[in-house]
Amino acid sequence: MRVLMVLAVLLASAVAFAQTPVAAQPATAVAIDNFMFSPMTIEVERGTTITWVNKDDIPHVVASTTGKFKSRAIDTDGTFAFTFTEPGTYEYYCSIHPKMVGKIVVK
Ligand SMILES: [Cu+2]
Repeated sequence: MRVLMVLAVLLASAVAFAQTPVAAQPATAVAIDNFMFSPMTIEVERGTTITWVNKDDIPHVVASTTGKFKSRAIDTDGTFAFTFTEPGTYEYYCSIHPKMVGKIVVK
């Protein structure tokens, strides 16, 4: 009887474990804070939408170095989102402050 109960508990925990996501999804938000993109480099799966949020009190722009995407000036607490459907490395910068750079790596 005791063995059966242990088995039942093991089985229940195995089921619970199976329902738990294998790994946490990588962050898909990039903060713009203090003239920096954070995280500066982010690696995501194909099809991921990245959302940039401007935490600075001045506007910033998110602009691909290849012209693939470009936001308008993002005001404080404003956002810009882009969905990456193809694998590759996407470098971007702020066209107002070109020293601000970041990178999206899509697997
Ligand atoms: Cu900027």
